[in-house]
Amino acid sequence: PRSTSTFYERYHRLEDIYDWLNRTAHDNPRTVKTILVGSSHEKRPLYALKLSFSDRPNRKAMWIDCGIHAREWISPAFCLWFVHHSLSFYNYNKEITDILNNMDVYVLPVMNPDGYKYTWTTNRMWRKNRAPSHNPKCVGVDLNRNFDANWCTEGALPYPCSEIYCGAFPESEPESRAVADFLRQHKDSIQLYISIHSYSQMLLFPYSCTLEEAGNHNDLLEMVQEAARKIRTFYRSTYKYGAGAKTIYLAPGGSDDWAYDLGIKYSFTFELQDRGEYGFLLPPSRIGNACNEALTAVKTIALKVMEK
Ligand code: ING
Ligand code: ZN
Repeated sequence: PRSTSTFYERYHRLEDIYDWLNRTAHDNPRTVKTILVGSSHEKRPLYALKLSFSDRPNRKAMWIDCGIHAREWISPAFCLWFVHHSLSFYNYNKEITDILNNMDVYVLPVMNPDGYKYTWTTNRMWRKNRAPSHNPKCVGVDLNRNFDANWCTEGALPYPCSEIYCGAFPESEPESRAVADFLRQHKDSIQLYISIHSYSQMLLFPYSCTLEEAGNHNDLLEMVQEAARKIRTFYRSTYKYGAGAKTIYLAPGGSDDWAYDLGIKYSFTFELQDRGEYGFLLPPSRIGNACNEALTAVKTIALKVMEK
C-alpha cells in the first residue's frame, strides 16, 4: 500500500482551496476560467471554474456544486477531484473526453465558504451558512432549504435555531441567490445540474419537496439506476436511488428541485460515502474511493444526457 497521499486525497482548509482555484486557472489558461458567481454573507468570494475544451460559443453545459453544507467535507474534495480528473485525463479517458467534447462544465467547489471555514476553526459539525438572525444565539440558514421550491413547507422549519432553518424568504441568502441567479442566466445552455452532499450513499433526483413524481421520472430513474449498477460493479458499494422525498425524506427548498422547475430537466443530488460508520468524519484514506464512485455516477449520467 502507498504510504503517502496526493493533494486530492486530503481535505483542505478554505484558503488552500482558494489557492488551488487560482493555481488551476493559471496553469490551464486555454481550458479553465474562474467565474465570480457572487459572495457569501461574510463577503468571501464564490468562485466557480468553467472547464471548456472548445472555442465554440453557446455550448451545452453541466453544473456541479459542492459544499452547500459545511461539515460535508467529502463534497468539496469531490469537486477538486473532478476538476483534476478532467484536466488530467482529457484525451486519455474516453468517457471524460466525450463529455468535455460535448459540453462545458461549471464547478463551484465551495458554495458555503463561511460555514466551511467555521468547521475548520470552531465547530466541525456546522451545517448552515453563518448569517446572523434576529436571535443573537442562533446563526445560520440551511442553504438547501432556501431555494424557491415549496419553500419552508414540511421538512424545513421557520426557526433560526433549527438545523433546517429555511431563512426569512426564498433566496434570502447571498450564497443561494448567487447560484440561482447564475442558473437563471445560463438556463438555456445548462442541461444537467448536480449537487454533491454526504453522507448515506444515495443518488437522488426531484422531487424532494413533494411526493409528486417529476414529469421525466422514469428517465431520471433509469439514469441513477445505471449509475448505481456501475458503482456496485466497479467498487462493490451500494447506493440507493430514487426521488428524494421517497428515498431520503421530504425536504422543500432544495437546489435540485428548484433547478428542475427552472427547466434543467436532468437535476440530481448525490449523497456520497459513507452509510454512517464515520458519517461526516469520513477518513482521508477513503477520499479516493468515495470520489471515484461519484465520478462514475457523474460520467454515466452526463453520457446519458448527451444521448437525449
Ligand atoms: N441531505 C440533503 C439535505 O439537504 C436533500 C437531502 C436532497 C434535500 C435534495 C433536498 C433536496 O437534507 C444532506 N445530507 O444534506
Ligand atoms: Zn448536505
